[in-house]
Amino acid sequence: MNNKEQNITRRDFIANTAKTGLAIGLVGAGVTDTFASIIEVKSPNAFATGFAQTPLAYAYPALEPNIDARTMEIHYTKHAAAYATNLRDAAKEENVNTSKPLENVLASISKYSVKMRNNGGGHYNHELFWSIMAPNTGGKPEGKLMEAIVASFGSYEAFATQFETAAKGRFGSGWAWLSVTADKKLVVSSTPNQDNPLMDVAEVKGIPILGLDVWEHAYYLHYQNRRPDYVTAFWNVVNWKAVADRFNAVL
Ligand code: MN3
Repeated sequence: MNNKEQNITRRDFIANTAKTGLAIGLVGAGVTDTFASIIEVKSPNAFATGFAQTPLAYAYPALEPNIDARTMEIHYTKHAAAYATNLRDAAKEENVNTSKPLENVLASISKYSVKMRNNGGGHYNHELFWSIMAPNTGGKPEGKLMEAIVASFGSYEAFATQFETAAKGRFGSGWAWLSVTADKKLVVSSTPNQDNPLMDVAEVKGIPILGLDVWEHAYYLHYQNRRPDYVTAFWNVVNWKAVADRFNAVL
């Protein structure tokens, strides 16, 4: 996501919506009005990840010692690459226009194949994951995002505990999320497999602004069975500026 995309205003969005018919398309696709309304307040391009991998913004060893170089390399070049390739396959098979935002597909994922669900989610989730981490980050969020976290959870610490619990407690493979709901609150949730909160099948719906991959492939080489240690180390590499950019784009 570049600065230009982040700075798209609500007015621009409405103009774009008129051109693309995105909001109408979402409602027509059977998405609830509530959920469509949170999609409406952002640019149709603000969270678009396309159907191809974005180059990593940092080197594989950049997040060490929290995430080791070998894990990053395999994760990005093998696991995430496969989701992108298989997503393009699924798009071809199911006549999905790859020039349109992937969010459109995810918001009505129940109408597509399991292949689309697993790989569309897999691609979107990993693109988000890479983008909200960076070297020399960590610490705490600031500004409007921090205010919203305190308003929604009571304190940053309460939020962090809830997020860690979601990440540690997800049985098997999945993700932990911080999302913006339709009423502009922040909510923590977790999803199984490669599902995410954009999907119409998600128990807790919203626009994800922070996500943590808790599949074993994300941490096993370095942490083995110690998922809790990986979850704790994640805070050292969260790029809160990038998370805030996502948050501000949804507001
Ligand atoms: Mn993964």
